[in-house]
Amino acid sequence: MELGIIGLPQSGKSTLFEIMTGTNSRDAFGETCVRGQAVVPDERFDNLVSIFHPAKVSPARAPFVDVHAAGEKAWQTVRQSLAGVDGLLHVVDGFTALDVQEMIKRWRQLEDELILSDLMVVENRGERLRKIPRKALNPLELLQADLLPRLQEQLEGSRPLRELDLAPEETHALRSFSFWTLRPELVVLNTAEGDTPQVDEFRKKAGLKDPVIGICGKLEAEMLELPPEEQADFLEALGLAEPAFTRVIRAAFEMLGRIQYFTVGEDEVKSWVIPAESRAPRAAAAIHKDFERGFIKAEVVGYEDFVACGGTLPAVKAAGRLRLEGKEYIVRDGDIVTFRFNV
Ligand SMILES: Nc1nc2c(ncn2[C@@H]2O[C@H](COP(=O)(O)OP(=O)(O)OP(=O)(O)O)[C@@H](O)[C@H]2O)c(=O)[nH]1
Ligand SMILES: [Mg+2]
Repeated sequence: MELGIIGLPQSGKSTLFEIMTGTNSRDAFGETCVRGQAVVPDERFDNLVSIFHPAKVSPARAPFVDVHAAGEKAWQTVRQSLAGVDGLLHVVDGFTALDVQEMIKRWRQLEDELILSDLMVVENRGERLRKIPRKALNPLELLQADLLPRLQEQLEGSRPLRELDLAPEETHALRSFSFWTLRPELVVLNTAEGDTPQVDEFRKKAGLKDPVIGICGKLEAEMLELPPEEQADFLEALGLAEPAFTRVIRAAFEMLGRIQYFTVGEDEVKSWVIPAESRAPRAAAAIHKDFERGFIKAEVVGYEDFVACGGTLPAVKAAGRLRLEGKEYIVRDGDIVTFRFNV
């Protein structure tokens, strides 16, 4: 699981990467890709930490990639570096733009590049498949051959593939193509100091179905330089309940379709990130492969129930709210889990 940061040159990509991950990127001379982990803010997790006071705290993290690419081969470098990412963060320079129309133009410029790139893949693949008699195609190729005209029409209409309502097996059949516009995308509108981000107007005029978050990257970078107690005043002066970058991290994490469950104790409170709809044994594999193989049962309580019962596992048990779940159980976001296994 990885999120790639894209955007036109000098749009504020590295600044955003740095404030989210705390990893220096702009001084990484000679590196094409810089990777960093951002803590995913979660109130439930913070609350569990204040209940257990654990020796070790392991919140969910979202991995981001920042690419350094310039010159003629920049686009090629970006494509190679981000070929494997699961989601995109598209940073748009709104701080030198005069109006929303110009921001949209900039966003569109890169978006068109991605669409064109996908269209070339569709055309190449289509051409090759048409040369093979239909009878000789395997089931995967048949599905692809039937899908490609639809993809082509979408891309030629300058629309991203993610807006097509593809069935899971269709998306699966397209996996090997690594289409850019099939991946989820979060648009980050980077605005000038003192400007209220015109997020709604941008979304409406751009005809976007994807989420858009406004941020002033430079200002939030400055805020992080302050001592912690002054950061709160800084935010208050801006009329913000939380910095925009934490919203970016959360939204980016959410768009990947992952959920988290928690393991708790005095030694460690830990968040485990798993794909949504995972069954208990698969969820257990996040901790250890042996947990999946030797899975017996999972002791589960939902976060809300846990808090309602007074915030201790014995209290949850006494209230009869600790559930014993088997192999078919689908783990829910916020579950507090203890696995029973046999190896
Ligand atoms: N006014 C203003 N300037 C910003 C903002 N974010 C970034 N900048 C400035 O824009 C310049 C580029 O920022 P970077 O974060 O390096 O942008 P980038 O997209 O990584 O740039 P490249 O990697 O060279 O394409 C720097 O001089 C930043 O100080 C912002 O929100 N407001
Ligand atoms: Mg950069």
